[in-house]
Amino acid sequence: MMEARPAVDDAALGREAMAVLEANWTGTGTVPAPGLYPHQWSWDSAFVVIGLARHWPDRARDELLSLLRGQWATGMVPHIVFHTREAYFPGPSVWRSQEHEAAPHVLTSGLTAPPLHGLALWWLYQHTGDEAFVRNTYQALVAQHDYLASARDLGGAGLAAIVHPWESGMDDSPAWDEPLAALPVIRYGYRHVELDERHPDSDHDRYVWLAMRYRDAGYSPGYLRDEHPFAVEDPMFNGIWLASCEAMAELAPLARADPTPHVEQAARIRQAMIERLWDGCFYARDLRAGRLIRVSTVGGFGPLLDPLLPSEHLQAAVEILESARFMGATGYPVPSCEIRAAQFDRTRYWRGPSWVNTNWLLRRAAAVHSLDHLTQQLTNGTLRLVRQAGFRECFDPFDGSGRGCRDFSWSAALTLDLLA
Ligand code: 2M8
Repeated sequence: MMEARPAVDDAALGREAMAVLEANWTGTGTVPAPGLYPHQWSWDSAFVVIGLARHWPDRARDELLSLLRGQWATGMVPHIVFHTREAYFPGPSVWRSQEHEAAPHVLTSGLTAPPLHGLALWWLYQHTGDEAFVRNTYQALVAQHDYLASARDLGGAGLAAIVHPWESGMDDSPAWDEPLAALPVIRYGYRHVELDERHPDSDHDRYVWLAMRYRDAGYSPGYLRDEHPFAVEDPMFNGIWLASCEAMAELAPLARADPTPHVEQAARIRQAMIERLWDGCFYARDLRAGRLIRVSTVGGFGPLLDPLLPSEHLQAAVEILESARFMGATGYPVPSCEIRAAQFDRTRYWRGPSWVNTNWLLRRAAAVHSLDHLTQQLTNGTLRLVRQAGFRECFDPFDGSGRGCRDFSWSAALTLDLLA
């Protein structure tokens, strides 16, 4: 049921968003939400940087620097940086980052997350003109991209593979059902909060098993290449990486660096996404099974972030996005899975609900391609969600009711950007 909330005007909504971000600041970083996510998450932080770029640039800079304190000497930016003592599962005792020679002093997870940070830095620069900050952080992001190109190109074609569903940021997306089903059944009985909205126990146990296998192999790239049973080329992860490569190319002169490698990397990713992930729309590719995972999710629109995406792919993908398979059927943008898929579930996390962050990314994509009507629809639809239901983690795409936790940082941060 839609929750009743007094009508809020733009100014009040902006103040509420700032208050959420202030409350979620721990002194060292912004947590995604109090209670459920008490540490710093990688792409959540990048969205916070984007949202605060205009409104609170000092805090945005601190947020990015704080996250980068967790970067490994390999260049890997971990998906969680543990700054506080608060318990979370899987926490530091599962990841054991401190036992790895490449890990920093601050405790982190051993997985990575969508590399949105190049785009976030570019965004910050657009709104602050702070060249010194670009110079300070540029090399760290070059190292992040080099890590992806060297340790994660498991398919050998120029794309980065995710080696765990958590790396996608879209944890229980139906896109991971097939590769997960190929793993052995694991029964640890680990419990996680609100599992009914997330994964069934058996899947969560597989997630933990997969993470521990990687850990026990010393987080080794050779193990990932030769043995790790989960390796997927995801269009959202790679679309974000491509957008960050383009951002880095534009920032390079400010850091007195050569933009060419970034431009070339972007071109490689673009070509590989078209050759390997496209079949009427973009799908994820299961490298272990050697085939596309034919379920259409919001992740399939990630490549639209590329301004140079050929128009035939752009037009076909936008048609699907606007059709009754996605936005055309729901009252609110954008369901995380196409609604006609058997796996679609409007109540379950990344299997149906709408998310402010993916809406923002698609709005960015629409703006990059000057699709003004779509840009406006995504802006208005997303603002309607948060106005009516508050800064929830995700939303029912049909009636707009809020799901997951409240006071969610990226919902608040990106609202600030949408209001600007
Ligand atoms: C969710 O992921 C975590 C695991 O990392 C979880 O399910 O507990 C995802 O929505 C992910 O995208 C997000 O970064 C994280 C924190 O908001 O929560």
